[in-house]
Amino acid sequence: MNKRKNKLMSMTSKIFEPPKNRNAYIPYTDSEGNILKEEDIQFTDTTGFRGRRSMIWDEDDDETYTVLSDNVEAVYDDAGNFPISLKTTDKNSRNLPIKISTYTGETLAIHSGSCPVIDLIFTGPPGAGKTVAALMVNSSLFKDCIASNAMCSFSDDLPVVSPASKRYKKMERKLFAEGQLPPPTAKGELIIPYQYYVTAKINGKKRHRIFRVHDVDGESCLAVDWKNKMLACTHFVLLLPADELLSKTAGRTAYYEQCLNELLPKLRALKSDDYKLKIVISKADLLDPKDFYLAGALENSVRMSNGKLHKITHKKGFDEEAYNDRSQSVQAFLQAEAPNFYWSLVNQVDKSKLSFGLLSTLGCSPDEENNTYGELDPMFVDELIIPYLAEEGVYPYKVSENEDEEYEEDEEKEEIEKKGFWERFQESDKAKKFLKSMGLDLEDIDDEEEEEDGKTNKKEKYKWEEVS
Ligand SMILES: Nc1nc2c(ncn2[C@@H]2O[C@H](COP(=O)(O)OP(=O)(O)OP(=O)(O)O)[C@@H](O)[C@H]2O)c(=O)[nH]1
Ligand SMILES: [Mg+2]
Repeated sequence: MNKRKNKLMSMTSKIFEPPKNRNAYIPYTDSEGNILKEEDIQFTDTTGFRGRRSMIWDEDDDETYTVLSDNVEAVYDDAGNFPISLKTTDKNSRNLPIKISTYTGETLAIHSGSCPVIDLIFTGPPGAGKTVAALMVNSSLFKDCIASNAMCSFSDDLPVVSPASKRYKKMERKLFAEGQLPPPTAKGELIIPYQYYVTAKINGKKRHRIFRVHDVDGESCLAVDWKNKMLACTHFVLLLPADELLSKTAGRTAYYEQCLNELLPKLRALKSDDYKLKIVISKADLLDPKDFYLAGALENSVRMSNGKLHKITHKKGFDEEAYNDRSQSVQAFLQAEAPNFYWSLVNQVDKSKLSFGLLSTLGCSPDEENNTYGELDPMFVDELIIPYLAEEGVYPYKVSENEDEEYEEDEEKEEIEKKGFWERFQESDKAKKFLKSMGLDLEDIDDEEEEEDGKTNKKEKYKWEEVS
């Protein structure tokens, strides 16, 4: 690819000037982790591309241009910042809407360079539920659920359908329409099946993000090389399958712990501030609903009804308080069930980067013999992305508790008298003993919580508005 780059650089001369009221180019990273400068994004037309099956551009293919080339003008849309296309200014004016990475030759997102990217990757041991979760995130069931009442939309942002996204579309149809579970992901695969352009109109402001979902095989998560491409991601979700958590084999390190041991040193050394790590107990349908730590937290945040997925907890925007409450419960559970895993995380990862949650994509146990599952009843799937979108300003936050009183509750929803986790926790003698045994005091923890709340309140938050 360097050859192509040299050829290109020699024909560039013009300095690219973004139009007024637009910010400059937002650095975009290709799938191999190369951070592209604006002149590393090449533009070409679709003639050579039509009928191609590969997403990789050959060096000898048609002529390419960059924003620095002569005889081109930029084409913008409302995301601004960087053109979505170029147009040649000669008499046969041609549109050049296909963007290509100089380094890998891969086709890039339509809005690459014009808005920031959220790179979400599911990691975790083989069979943890990564692919099933990725398929859920792409389903229209999921996108409708997230978008409802939130003025937020997802559209594909690849100019052509990639072979990976075709394959995932097929698996998705099989999973949701036919109840067929996907095969294990082949070793060494790192797939970006989806690239979305997320647009939100909140409080009159339009905001955009590119949202990429990555899936990787579990074997690769058990041995992460320092040059592994997955390290180019920004948002890591480590899945701890509940079955492994509940049935640890004496004498060997749990696979989820091995995944953490492999991943964490690389994140800390290579990415410093540039990552988020979320620990999610997957297959949460296998957890005991009466578990001391998890009882309240296992109250589902979504509900299936008439073939649709509805938000419950976050129906009026991201309910950060409820989310944090669940996170606290999961932490208490992990302290008890996987203390070494828990404390290595907490002792090494800054609080602002770390979060905890639950997930059950299917909400039921599969029929392993037939590779199918029963009735789909997802749990907490919305929390896989809503907190990230809210943090990025493309999802509204729920504002005040008082507004809730006027809101008509869903008739089907069971009225469960629930107390926050800390309320239940503080009332319990078992909790007091447990904390004492760890040298902690409830008052210390309360102080820390207030401090954290104070910090989050300072963030600019978009508020939920009634959608007419
Ligand atoms: N009980 C339960 N089982 C689940 C759930 N989601 C997935 N599974 C089971 O876990 C199996 C593995 O799921 P995958 O998504 O393929 O796992 P993976 O992490 O992608 O596995 P690799 O690709 O091999 O690394 C499925 O075939 C189901 O049997 C869930 O929500 N609940
Ligand atoms: Mg998989």
